[in-house]
Amino acid sequence: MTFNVQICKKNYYHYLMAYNLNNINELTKSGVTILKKCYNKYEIRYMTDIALKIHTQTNTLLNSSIIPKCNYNYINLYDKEYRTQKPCYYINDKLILEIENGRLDIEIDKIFPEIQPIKSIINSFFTKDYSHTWGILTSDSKSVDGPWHRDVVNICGESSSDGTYDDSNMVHNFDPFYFTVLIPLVELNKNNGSTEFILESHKSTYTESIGKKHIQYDTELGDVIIFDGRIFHRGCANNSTQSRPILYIIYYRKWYK
Ligand SMILES: O=C(O)CCC(=O)C(=O)O
Repeated sequence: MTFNVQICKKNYYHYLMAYNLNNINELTKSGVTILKKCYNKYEIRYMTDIALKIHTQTNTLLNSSIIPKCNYNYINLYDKEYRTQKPCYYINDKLILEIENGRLDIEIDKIFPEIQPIKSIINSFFTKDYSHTWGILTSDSKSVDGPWHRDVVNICGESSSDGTYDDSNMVHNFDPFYFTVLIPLVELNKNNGSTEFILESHKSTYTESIGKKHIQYDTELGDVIIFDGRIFHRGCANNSTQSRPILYIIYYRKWYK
């Protein structure tokens, strides 16, 4: 009996190792990977309840005009470096950024303990000198495409006045220093605007990324998407009748922020 239990544990351990190893390899090579069935339905329900409450309270406060609007200098890298002023708000020191109409990026406190599959993937890249923060990305029904961007700015220098930039050192030579974990709170598909990625663009300049394969995952509840923050990606138009909330966790080297 003891023997069987040990075999079971061993197999389970190997299963976990293989599961992680494939994801780590894919994340390294393609810049993005999907972890199937990370959370169970009760965990998703718990996080959804909290996220919806925060989203509703945020909308109520923003619509009441009690919270002063400020400008956020939003920098995104794609064919050029774009610098645009986006409306933003602060509630209890947490930033709320309006990326597009109906698309909010809301900073929040951690709402759920770290789970092993995510932790072990992150720990295969970072074991010390890193930190993490949580947030919610909302996408209301009928919201339009978000902008293509990397989640990181160009740490290699300033862009020219026409927006041309050179981030080749960051994408060719730097080890990963920023990961985003998306925890979709509804199933994602093309109709509700599943995030679109350009594979391998975390290791490519914009010019090198042209012609590379694009991917949009169909996810089930509990699946999680992890990507290297340097990959080009965007939230797509939500053509469904439902809103499409996603929780996210950012893991980054402390020197980055
Ligand atoms: O699918 C989305 O809402 C966009 C995700 C995104 O752009 C991000 O995490 O930076």
